[in-house]
Amino acid sequence: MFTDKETFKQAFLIRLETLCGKQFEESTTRDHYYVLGHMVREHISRHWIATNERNRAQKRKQVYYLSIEFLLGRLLGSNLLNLGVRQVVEEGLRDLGIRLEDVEESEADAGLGNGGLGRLAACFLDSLATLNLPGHGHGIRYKHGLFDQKIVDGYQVELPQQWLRHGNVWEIRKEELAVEVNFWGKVEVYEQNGCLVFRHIDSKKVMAVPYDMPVIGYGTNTVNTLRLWNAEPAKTFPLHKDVMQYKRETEAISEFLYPDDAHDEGKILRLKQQYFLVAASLGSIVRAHRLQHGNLHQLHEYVAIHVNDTHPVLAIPELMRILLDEEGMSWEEAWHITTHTIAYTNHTTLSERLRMAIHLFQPLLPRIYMIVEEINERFCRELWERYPGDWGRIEQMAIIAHGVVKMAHLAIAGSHSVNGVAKLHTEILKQREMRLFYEWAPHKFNNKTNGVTHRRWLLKANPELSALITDTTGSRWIHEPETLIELKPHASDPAFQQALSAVKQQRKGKLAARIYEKTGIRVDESSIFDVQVKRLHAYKRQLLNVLHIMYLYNRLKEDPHFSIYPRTFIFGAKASPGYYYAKRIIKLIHSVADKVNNDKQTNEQLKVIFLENYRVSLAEEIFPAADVSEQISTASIEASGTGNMKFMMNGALTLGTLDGANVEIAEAVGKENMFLFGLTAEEVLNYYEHGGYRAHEYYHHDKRIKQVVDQLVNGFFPDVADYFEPIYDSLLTQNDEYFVLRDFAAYTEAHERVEAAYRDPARWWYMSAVNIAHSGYFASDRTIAEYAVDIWGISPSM
Ligand code: GL9
Repeated sequence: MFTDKETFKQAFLIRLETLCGKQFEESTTRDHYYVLGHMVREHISRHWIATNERNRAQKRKQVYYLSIEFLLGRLLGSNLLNLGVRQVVEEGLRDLGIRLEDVEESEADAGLGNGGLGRLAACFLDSLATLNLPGHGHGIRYKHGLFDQKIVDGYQVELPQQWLRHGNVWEIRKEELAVEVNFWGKVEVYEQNGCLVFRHIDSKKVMAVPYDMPVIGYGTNTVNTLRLWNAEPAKTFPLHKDVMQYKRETEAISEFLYPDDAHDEGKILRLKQQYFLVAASLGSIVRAHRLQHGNLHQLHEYVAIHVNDTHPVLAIPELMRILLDEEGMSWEEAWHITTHTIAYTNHTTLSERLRMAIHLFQPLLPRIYMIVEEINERFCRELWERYPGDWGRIEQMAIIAHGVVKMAHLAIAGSHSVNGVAKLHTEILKQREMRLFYEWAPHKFNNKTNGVTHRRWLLKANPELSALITDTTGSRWIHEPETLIELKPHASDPAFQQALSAVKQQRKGKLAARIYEKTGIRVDESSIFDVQVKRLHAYKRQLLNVLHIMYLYNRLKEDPHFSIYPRTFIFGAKASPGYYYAKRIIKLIHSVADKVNNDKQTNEQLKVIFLENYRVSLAEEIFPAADVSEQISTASIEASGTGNMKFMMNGALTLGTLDGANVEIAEAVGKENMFLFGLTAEEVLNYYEHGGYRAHEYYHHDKRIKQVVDQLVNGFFPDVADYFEPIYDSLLTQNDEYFVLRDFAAYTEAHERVEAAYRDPARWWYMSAVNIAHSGYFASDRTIAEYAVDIWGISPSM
């Protein structure tokens, strides 16, 4: 039905009638979206079935990627692109007077994630399918994804996200594959034929019902599956007076995505979500394996289970429970299979999320808790043999200690592979955060530097640049992103530079129009578009960016000889609803924007834009239009970052610290093709360990710093009273934990280098081209190929 334009149109019109019961004239954009979605599904259904059949028949090893978040964004556009039918559809619709762009924009983002971690999972699915690897996602079908952000008077307001309001064309409910999940109750222990038997009784049962979504590879017939679990009341409804409460409690499990970024609260609902995901996923994985193999003795030879951060770490005790209680295996065999099946990725060194209070854990999951206790006991015994008498070490490494279960310790002890997400991050894990574990089992540790799918972030988001690349070096880069390096010889070609700058200009124009539509503010399209988009977090230092803007403003006001190349500073960021400090920074950005944008003396040179509700679909409009990519986290804290890679791919130049994957970007493109500044990770970690940093010295010795810091509290922003006082305090009273003042001067100087480079177009577009040329390494196809070989032991199946 997609073979040519006419066939497509015919098929489209027929389905419009049958699916929507309407004539073309009455149909709406949403109808068009719905029909197209159905056509895609119909088109791939044979391949989807075939992929599953092949996996069964070939008895090939499969990987299951367990993640509490999948930040998919919109799917229609990328599915059409991956199927290679986008152009036919676009032209066919155009004949009917429909703009494909409008249809795509009517799709709600599937926002089942907070930020980098969830988006990485989505990029990985795309690469798995494209590389014909048998790999599937398991997640939760949150009714409400990450909140929609509204800005009211400069303050963030959160609204529930409603992505399922109009249904979801991509999903198929598979009720017959539901899995029962048990919470609460108690464990009965008795002896049978000389063996101890454990029975979890009096539990509250929840049904996990899978909704399957196809994951379509680019230019291949492989269609993998993302299985999202929905929590529903069990069939055997306990008919007592609390039935309403039971229903509410049950459905609450898949109601909301937790909007936390990196700092967790020890909430019981969160633990329920985590176990729900794990029990449902393992239930279905094990059922499929039993059907094929009859038993679970060879599970680890046919199944790899990946635990994305610690959230799904209960996969370890859950798999042990299945092998011990359901299969009757010995502990030793069960442990061998479990540790050889499971692998774990660490995504952060911020340690809060790594622990769970026993008093919450034990009553909710009594059998699982018993197993964790046993794992801990055996683990400590092993350590005792390795390090006799070294109590301190054993206490530090224990899985259960001081009233909490340490999820990361469980993950390391119960898996065969532990990886960080960038070289620097992995080194910090090995040498510091997890040093004792690294000493104990160095072979488990490895690095897998993150990557992003260049199909969504370049081919789909930036067709203009994609066309230029293809015109210049051919289309091989689409299948083999590392061949983007072939652009490098063209980097100094004036004609290529000209074309590159024209493409950027075009996308800046597009974004400027969007900015005007959303904010009513006109920005100068020839100004430098300087962009920081990511979650709002103290360590990401949006504050450093804002203070520097305040400095530029002050200087422009006070120094008649000072002028700058016109700049448009663009921000996008959501703050976790309970993260009050981050919300104050959002207000600060708006207060600065108000001042700067409304001051006739400065607003031709300086503009500050905050784009509300930053999300995947908005990101796709922003990256192609960026000149400067702000990656300014305090060195050592950002595990990797992935926005940095998306900017680079789109020819933006990085203004950043040597943190996370920035280090590897610098290795690839050369330091001279970035704007690096600030403390190194070494230096930061030294300060953290040995002290010696005094923020007030920087405040007193640098007039620029004193002025902008004082302006937070001296009435410079008249409408906010003392709202910014906590920001002021964080810098001075609390000694500036993230070294904002320490790095201020270096940051300012780096901005001057940016400006000088931009004033020299030959240099700028050379640098831009070099960045694009080296971005192939940061494609998730490379990352996934590494996981496949080094960790999962899976190979392509076609
Ligand atoms: C994160 C890290 O902070 C990022 O540096 C990293 O790029 C991604 C993916 O590995 O993982 N860890 C983490 O908890 N988040 C990350 O972005 N947070 C969110 O996803 C909100």
